[in-house]
Amino acid sequence: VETSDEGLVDGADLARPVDALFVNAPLRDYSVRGRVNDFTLPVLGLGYLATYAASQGFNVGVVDAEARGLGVRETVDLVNRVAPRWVGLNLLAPTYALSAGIAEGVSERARVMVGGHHANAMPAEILADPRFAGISALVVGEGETRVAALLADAESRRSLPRVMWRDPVTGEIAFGHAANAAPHLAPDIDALPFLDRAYLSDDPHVTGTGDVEANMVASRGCPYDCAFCGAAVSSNPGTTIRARQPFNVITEMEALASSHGVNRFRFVDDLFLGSGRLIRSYMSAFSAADIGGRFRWHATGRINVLDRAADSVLDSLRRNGCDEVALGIESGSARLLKHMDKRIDPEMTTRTVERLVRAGINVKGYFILGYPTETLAELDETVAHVRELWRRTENTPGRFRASVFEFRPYPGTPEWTRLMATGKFTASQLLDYAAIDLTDGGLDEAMRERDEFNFSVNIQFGEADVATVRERLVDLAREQHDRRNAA
Ligand code: B12
Ligand code: SF4
Repeated sequence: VETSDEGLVDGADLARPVDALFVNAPLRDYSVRGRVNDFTLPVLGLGYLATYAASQGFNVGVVDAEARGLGVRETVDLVNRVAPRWVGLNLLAPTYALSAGIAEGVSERARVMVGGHHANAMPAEILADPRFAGISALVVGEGETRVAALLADAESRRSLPRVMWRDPVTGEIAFGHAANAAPHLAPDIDALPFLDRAYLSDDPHVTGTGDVEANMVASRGCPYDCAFCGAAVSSNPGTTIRARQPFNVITEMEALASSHGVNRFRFVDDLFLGSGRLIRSYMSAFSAADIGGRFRWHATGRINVLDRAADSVLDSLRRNGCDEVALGIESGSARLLKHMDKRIDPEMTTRTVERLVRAGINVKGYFILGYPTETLAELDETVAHVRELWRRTENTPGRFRASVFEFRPYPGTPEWTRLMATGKFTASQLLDYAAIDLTDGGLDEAMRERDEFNFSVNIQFGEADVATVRERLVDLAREQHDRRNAA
């Protein structure tokens, strides 16, 4: 261990033997092209695993190679210097190859476990990948209790549900078996320890406006089934959808305020404001605790849910401190929205965005360009939809901003199944995500803040070719950037 390693490993005591390092792969190999932005969200999932393992007595740490701008080689060298007993990797589809490179480089003395969305979606393929040949456990779903059990005894995998590995003798995939799986697959989220922020590289953090902001997760799972989404209910059959009790969430908010001076929270749940019932229950608890008098927060929401909510409900969000809602708007084409199973249409979106901004709540809208089956006319409808929303919210108390993405297929999602069923693509083509530089080597200020999202499988999925889709994306991103600067 080198002295400088202390600054790259979060939460572990490097003076003692380390039981596990949980590694978040970088989005690109930064030894090839350096990082040009400093925006990242904390790796909450790995933080939860580390927090729970520590509560069971283990000395664990997190290496967030994305946040630290580390390349694959640097990450491997760091991990091997620390020489933990176990290395845990969270697998996401676009960073899979980088995680595999890290797994390959890790010393054979360390056992390797993997988990995360990509592990859930393609377990058999991962266990067949020679780069993951020696792994001790692939954990499907929420990992807290099973990770701690593995750290205590690697052989416990035989009695853990939805844990998989390759039998070294037969080469067959082996599974753990448990009589009572529920406590492992859906741990009681009100009983889990609060996420120990020592495991996160930059959370809480000071925002551009001088607030101290912390990221939170108040629920797990999403009941909707949007065709492109890794969180879609049909992509996560083993997940039990549940929300933490409002009191439990409020206690964590207050604890962060007193320990770190946090005054602003970001709920990164798949869907925080997920139903009218949930919104009412959270807002009445927030009112009773005077959350709005003390804090500001922003969260994910859903257009159809907010469309059904009365104006008084939107007002209660604002009064209770909500200053921005992130909404999946996706497209300006009603046909395409139906094809995505979004349960919304462009008129509903316009109505909801206008009501929110009039109530003083900002809206961040996410859009997808280049969706499978999208026609050129539909692509233009989406561009026009964005411009229309900008226009309608120019002089309102709340603001609207657009965040636009190129479509990328994720395994396990309904759209992935549909694409594979066309017979036109192979899984490896659809997984061949390549980083694309829209920042002009970091020089283009307007494109810099979203550089981490600029990667593509370079396949034309709709009527517009990839270059046209990207042109529209850059136009909208520039315009959004200029609008924000003008504001
Ligand atoms: C916050 C968030 C981020 C943050 C932090 C990401 C991170 N690495 O944790 C940021 C903004 C950085 C991010 C980036 C990206 N994200 Co993201 N993100 C989320 C979001 C909204 C919440 C994640 C979260 O904290 N959940 C709460 C915790 C408790 O759950 P969790 O993270 O799943 O972790 C649990 C289990 O999965 C498991 N587990 C996780 N890791 C491991 C590792 C081991 C060893 C084990 C045993 C278990 C295990 O145990 C954890 C605790 O229960 C999810 C949506 C979702 N459904 O999770 C998308 C999501 C995970 N992201 C996704 C994607 C695609 C990305 C990006 C590739 C986006 C992009 N650039 O285009 C990058 C990848 C960055 C990277 N290298 O990690 C997809 C994944 C789809 C897929 N099949 O791969 C999701 C599902 C979004 C979606 N709806 O499609 N993301
Ligand atoms: S896009 Fe949002 S609402 Fe749809 S499945 Fe994903 S998390 Fe749920």
